[in-house]
Parts: sequence; C-alpha cells; structure tokens
Amino acid sequence: MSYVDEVIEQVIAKNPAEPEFHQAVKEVLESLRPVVDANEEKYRKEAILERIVNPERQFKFRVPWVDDKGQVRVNTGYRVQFNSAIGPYKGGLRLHPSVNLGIIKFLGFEQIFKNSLTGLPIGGGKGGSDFDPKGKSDREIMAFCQSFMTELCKYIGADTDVPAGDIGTGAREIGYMFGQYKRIRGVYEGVLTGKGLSYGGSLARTEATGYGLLYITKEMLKSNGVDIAGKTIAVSGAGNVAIYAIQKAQEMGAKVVTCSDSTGWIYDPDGIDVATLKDVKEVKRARLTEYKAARPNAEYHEGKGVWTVKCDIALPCATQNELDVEDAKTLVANGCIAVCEGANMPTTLEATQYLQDNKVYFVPGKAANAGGVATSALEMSQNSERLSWTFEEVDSKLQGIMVNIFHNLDEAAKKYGFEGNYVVGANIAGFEKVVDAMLAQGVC
Ligand code: NDP
Ligand code: 2IT
Repeated sequence: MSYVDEVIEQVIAKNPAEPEFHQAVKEVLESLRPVVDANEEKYRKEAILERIVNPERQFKFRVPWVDDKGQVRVNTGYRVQFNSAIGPYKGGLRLHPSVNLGIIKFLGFEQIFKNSLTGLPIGGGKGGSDFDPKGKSDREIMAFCQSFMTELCKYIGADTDVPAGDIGTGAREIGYMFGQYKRIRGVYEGVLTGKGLSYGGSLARTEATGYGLLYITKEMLKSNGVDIAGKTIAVSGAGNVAIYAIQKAQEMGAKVVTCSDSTGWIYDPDGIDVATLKDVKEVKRARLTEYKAARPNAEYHEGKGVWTVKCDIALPCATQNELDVEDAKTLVANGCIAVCEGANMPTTLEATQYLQDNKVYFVPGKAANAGGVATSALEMSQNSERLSWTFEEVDSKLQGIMVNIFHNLDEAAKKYGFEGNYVVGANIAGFEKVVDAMLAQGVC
C-alpha cells in the first residue's frame, strides 16, 4: 500500500467519528502524492505524514457561565495546536453549536497549509466552543467569553498561540476575551487578532478575508484571460467573509445577486445592497427577512438554494460542505466558470472533483481565504513594533500576498504536471515549506 493510503487509513482508524477531519486529510494527502512518491523513503523514515496529521497538542475544557435567568450553563471549549514548524500557532475560534473536536481538527489541519501559503511565519491552530451566540444578550456573551478565556489563557500568548475570529466570533467577542486575558495574565500583548482599532487592532482586518478572496479570484481569472468586470456572482453566507467579498466584487465591476444565512437566502436582481446587508447583519444581528423588507425587489427563500441561481462565478462563504455534487451539477449546467472558496472546505470532495472534471476553475479555501489570517499576521507585526499602519498600507500588502499565493500555487501545479489544478498546487506549495522546516528542526 502506498505511504499516503497507509496514513489515511491510520487517521480514519485512530480518529473515529471525525468525518470532517478525515475529509480534510484525504483532500490534502491525495493531492500530495506526486511529492510524497518522489521522496517516499525519506518521508517514511522521518514519519513526516504521521507527524503532520497528529496535532502537537489539543485541549478540551469545561466552560461554565451564568445566563440572564441565573441558570448555570456548561459548554465545551477546544484549542488544537496543530503544527508550529514555521511559527506560533495561529487560527480562529469558532462559536457554533455544531463545534466538536473533529471540526476543530479539520480547521486546524487546513490552517497549517493556509498559513504556510501566506509566506508569513505562522503555524497552524484552531479552537472554539459549541456555544451558540444566537439570541444571547451582550451580558451572556461576555459571561461566556470571560469563562472561555479563563481557561484558554493558560495555553496561549503573543509568541506561542494567537487566536482570532471565525464563525460566531467577531469584534465583540474578541474584545471580551482580550479584556479577560489581560486581567488574568497581567500583560498587554497581541495575543488575539481581529481586535478593535482602539486597542491594537489592524485597519483592514475586518475586510481582509472577503477582499483577499476577490484579489485572488481576479488574479486567477486574469491569468486565464478572463475579466471579472461584468460577471454575475453568487455568494453564500451573510457574515464577515460574505459581506466584504460582496463589497469588493462590486467595486471590481461584478454583480453579486445572492447571499444566505442559516435559515434562508436572498436573490436580489438589482445586486446585493451592501449597506442594507451590513445594517441587518452587523448592526441589528437580524435574519435576512429584514433585508427583503428593506429591498422590495429582492426575493427571500427559506432553506438552501443559492447555487440554483445562474452565475458566472460562485463564492461559497458560509460553512463546510455547503456545496455538494448536486449543486456542482447545477452550477455547471448554468454555465458557471469559477468557484473560489471563501469559507473553509465548503465544497465536498465529490463536488470538487465534478467541478474540476468539467473545467471549472477551482481555488480551494486554504488559498482563497488566506487573506484573513495573512492580515492577522500583519496585525501581529504591528503589535510587536507598537505601530499602526494605514488602511492603504495593509490593503496593499494584502493584495501583494494574494497575488503571490496565486502564482505560487499555479507554479507548484505546473511543476508537478498538474497545470490548472489549484488544489494540487495549493497543497504542495503549502506543504513544502512546512516539511522543510520540520526536517530542519529534527524529531519534534
Ligand atoms: P460569520 O459568523 O461572520 O458568518 C457565517 C455565515 O455563514 C452566516 O451568514 C451564517 O448564518 C452562515 N452559516 C454558518 N453556519 C452555517 C450553517 N451550518 N449552515 C448555513 N449557514 C451557516 O463567519 P465568517 O464569515 O467569519 O466565516 C464564514 C466562513 O469563512 C467559515 O467557514 C470560516 O471558517 C471561514 N473563514 C473566516 C475567516 C475570517 O477571517 N472570519 C477567515 C478564513 C475563513 P447565520 O447568521 O444564520 O448564523
Ligand atoms: O480560517 C481562518 O483562517 C480564520 N478564521 C482566520 C484566522 C486568523 O488567525 O485570523
């Protein structure tokens, strides 16, 4: 049996009931075959694949907090410190009822290669909790965040592990967590990114994931002779990534006609109105029915359906496995030419294969959404030098990073004979740097 197949089998046997983690490992290891085959003897002796699929460390802890009725509630907190070969662990905190160890491990595993692709010195990690922020009062959110950080603060630090936002964790939650970290540890340091601008946050971090997604999408299309201006785009999600992806796509002259949340989706034939969307989601924290109420020309539909809308480009920006093979077939039948992942692993393995077989340009999340963590690393740099850069400075560095990521993965794909396969390109380009650092650092 090949080394790759052996390790995939081991991962499944040793981590039962973690299907998302299995999926992420399969996607990465399958596409590393050309590199692994070329170095099989050395990698086997050094157990490179076994080391890369096993987190360096993982924490699971109790998070008790008191709700507004005086009732004690208990959630589970996680932090997985996956790989520190190229820098301190870096990755977000997800707050969503679906969170479990397998989900955090899939996200942490992806983060290793994503962070490597940015070219910046950050290792891979991820954390979160099964806490559901929906419908909670500000005081309840603060109570949860303080309790969560009371335990988490033992394992993190500006030079060891630097968490950030993800689903359900935005500026409000980061603020409460930062306050609690400072109070317990007694140090004012860049231990979290995505902070508010008044206490060490970076300009353009809020926009970075969505903007970065559009910078790489535009560069990828350009290199294939396609202009993004004038294209129709379907976006899923209505959170941090989706909102700023829509904004930048419109600035580039494309028309975005959809967005969605966990209960329904919007089709707006006039193009999504970003100011209305921000008001509904960032200010009122309401459902998309409020968007429809403010925009009578728009349609609101319950459930899932964004991928049924005819589009040239699809940008999934909500959550994992939200675009399956049936959706992929519909997109292809409707003439979609590109899918670029704003979310982490939003496309199933079968759907990815179908899209690639049908010559749809496909940029995987670990490359396409790397602008968020890259800008987090820029926030860490600013915190270390105790300076703040201008919006333009950060944004221009972000553009440079995203363009660079595209060319690195394009070249890695070509080098191994997989021209145009950006999944293979991203995984190989991300992996090579991490392995080089792991080999140099000996058995650890
Ligand atoms: P937010 O919490 O801001 O928004 C998430 C959006 O996706 C919301 O519209 C939410 O709907 C929807 N959503 C979440 N879970 C589900 C679900 N199970 N089914 C249907 N819809 C769902 O998160 P972000 O925008 O930050 O994150 C979106 C994706 O991007 C995630 O995969 C995240 O890991 C990834 N990502 C985020 C980065 C960042 O910097 N924030 C960086 C790189 C990747 P509702 O409002 O109803 O909950
Ligand atoms: O998935 C991701 O890359 C993030 N949620 C952002 C991580 C970060 O450290 O900014």
